[in-house]
Amino acid sequence: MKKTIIALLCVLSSYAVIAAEWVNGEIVRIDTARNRIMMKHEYIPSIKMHAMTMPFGISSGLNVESYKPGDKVRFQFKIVDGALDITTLEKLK
Ligand SMILES: [Cu+2]
Repeated sequence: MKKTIIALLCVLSSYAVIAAEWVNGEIVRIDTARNRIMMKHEYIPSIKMHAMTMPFGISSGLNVESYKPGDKVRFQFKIVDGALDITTLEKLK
């Protein structure tokens, strides 16, 4: 029983790091024509990326219409061909 619980915890914690990591950022520019968001993001632990301003791709299905430069947000991302695509985006209150 104990082993089962430990195994389950390992699965959950690795899931949290790989799939459900939220990163805080601030939108600098939205380029819908090129499907990109310029984002000033905080440190990203899972890929050890320090805080910086850089472009992110916008995953298909993600609607960014209600966002504008200056918005403080948190987001999740996936790595596609070495580039980071934002998959989930939320405004911070
Ligand atoms: Cu970066």
